[in-house]
Amino acid sequence: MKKKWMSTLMIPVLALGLAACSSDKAGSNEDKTEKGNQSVGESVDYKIIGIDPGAGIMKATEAAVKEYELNDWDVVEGSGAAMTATLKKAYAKKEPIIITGWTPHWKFSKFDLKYLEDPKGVYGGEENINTIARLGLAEDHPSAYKFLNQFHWTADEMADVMVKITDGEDPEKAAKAWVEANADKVAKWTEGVEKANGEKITLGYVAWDSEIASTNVIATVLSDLGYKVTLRQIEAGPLWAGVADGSLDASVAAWLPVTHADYYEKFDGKFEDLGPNMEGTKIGLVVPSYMEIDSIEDLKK
Ligand code: PBE
Repeated sequence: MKKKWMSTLMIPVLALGLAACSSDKAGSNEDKTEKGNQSVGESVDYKIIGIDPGAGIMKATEAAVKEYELNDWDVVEGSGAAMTATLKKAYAKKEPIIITGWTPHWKFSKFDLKYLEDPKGVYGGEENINTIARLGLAEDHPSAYKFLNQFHWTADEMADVMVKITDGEDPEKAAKAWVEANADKVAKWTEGVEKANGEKITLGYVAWDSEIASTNVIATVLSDLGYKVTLRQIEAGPLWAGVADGSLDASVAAWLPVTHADYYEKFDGKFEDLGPNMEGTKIGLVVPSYMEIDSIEDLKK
């Protein structure tokens, strides 16, 4: 993946500025015709709007660029928040945009979007989000371990929390409200779990909207159980390394078997995999439904 910092940002801004000046003179009809003849690549400046470089979806997108021979294309690094901000702007103007996208994510409830078909299967199929823990957590903090092992929810339940956070609610508050409103569910997660006595638990997460929601929910339950919980927001690589070296107790942010396959392999044997906390997740390239393309293959046209 090419890293282009200021240059990637400045060139399109300048180009747009020039285009705006010339179209003023040339008249808007001509401008529209030109747009109509553009290829998909030209219309988005051969850019796929990515997220943080450590995300599995970035590596998958690099692989997709190779597999589909998208030779002129760049995957732009940024963050989950920058990606959704760019999407929001483009969507408001009905402009073409291609993003790295995943489910569950609130963007599908706020915008009309579609996944591009992936006939080569680069992004894998449906997968799961797993909970991972450091070795020894079961012995050191059996209650936390038992709860984390029993933690399991659905994409719809996560969406309740995620959408509230997107609408401006503080993540901790949104999580607390969800835990209060879903006492039956939480009772299942904590069945047979003994109360703690102020012991410390450190959870790692990456600033992906899905993980901000899930991590705040489990943090709420752990503090209700009597733990002193610290949340550490880091990149995906350091997160896996942290669980493997024991500096983090656990994380509910392991997308498997495909998205985080390389991290799983790298640290295999140095962490405990507690299995899925959610099934049926997905990653891929996502575009607004108003775009005419349907497949990653169409990006070559
Ligand atoms: N995501 C969200 C992550 C996993 C969770 C799809 C952006 C990733 O690609 O690593």
